[in-house]
Amino acid sequence: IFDCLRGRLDATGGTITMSGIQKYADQLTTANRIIMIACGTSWHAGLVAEYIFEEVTRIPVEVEYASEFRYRNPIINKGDVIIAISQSGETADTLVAIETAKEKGAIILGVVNVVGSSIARASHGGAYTHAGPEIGVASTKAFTAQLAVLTMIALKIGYIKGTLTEKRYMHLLNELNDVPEKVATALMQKDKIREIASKYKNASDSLYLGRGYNFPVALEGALKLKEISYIHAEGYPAAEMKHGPIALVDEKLPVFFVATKDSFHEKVLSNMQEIKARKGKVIAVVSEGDDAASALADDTITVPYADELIAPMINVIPMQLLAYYIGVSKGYDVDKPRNLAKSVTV
Ligand code: F1P
Repeated sequence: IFDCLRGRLDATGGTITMSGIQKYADQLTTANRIIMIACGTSWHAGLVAEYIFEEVTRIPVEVEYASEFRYRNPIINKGDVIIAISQSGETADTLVAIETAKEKGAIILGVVNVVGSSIARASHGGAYTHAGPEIGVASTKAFTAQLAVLTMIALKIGYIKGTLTEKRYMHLLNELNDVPEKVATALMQKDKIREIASKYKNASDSLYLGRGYNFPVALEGALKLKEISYIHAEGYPAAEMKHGPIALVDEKLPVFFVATKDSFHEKVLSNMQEIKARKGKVIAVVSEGDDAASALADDTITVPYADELIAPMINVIPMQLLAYYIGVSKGYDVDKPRNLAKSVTV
């Protein structure tokens, strides 16, 4: 993934050119609306992208489950751009959804991993993520690669439109360049994560919470746990907790927080306190050196600090490792989870 990311940045002297997207730069820059369409993990990448696109391009973004979009009668207007996100490029719901949108006159751009796949072929243009084959059924590195590509698209549009200053654009490009090292550092936490996994592997339920850019990371953490360790997990925006899920909290409930330093941080800390006050177990992914967050948690996993737009690419790593070690410690074949298919083609 990162060789590819590096390649793209280096080859252009630090600026972003994306061949299959470049052709549609005008339509993207002047789009009235962008609609992300995807399923599962790819849908979560779309949700992070919504936050990033709206922040840097000021274009309204909607994120649709392809499995819903294809069966309803969605409003598509001239000037709408659809971004279809898929690892396999073969997910039937996503394929049918984009065919429907194409008939209504939308421009379809694909962010797809598998070269020459059906979704890639059905799109007008797009960018391959080139993450290499996903060995397991559950999507993992595809998520990081999708975010890298979607972030690059958003930065480029923001820069062209002038909604992103040159200074911030350059800063975010440098942050993208730093992602490989930061992911490597996050991976070095694996022994700690394995210990945490063994502590909570017998939980029957769990909650994953995050705010802002990290809310979709909480959703993705919960999805990974469900997919490969068969533990019931709910992902929620931390601010929504008080509107329902807080009723679940007791001394047996592990609550996983994505709590790295960002503009939502103080609020996330108070959400952690709310869980502690109800005797829930708090396990938090925190930025290196954040003693305040660490002090509130029963268990912490540290990751290097990154700009909040970039942090989800790094923060998802401990979420994936946690699900992996819980699944492995329970003796499950994490590469072939029961009832799941690599590409859902019906
Ligand atoms: C979407 C997806 C995956 C999930 C599983 C079933 O696939 O929901 O995220 O892990 O493999 O399919 P894709 O459209 O991204 O290939």
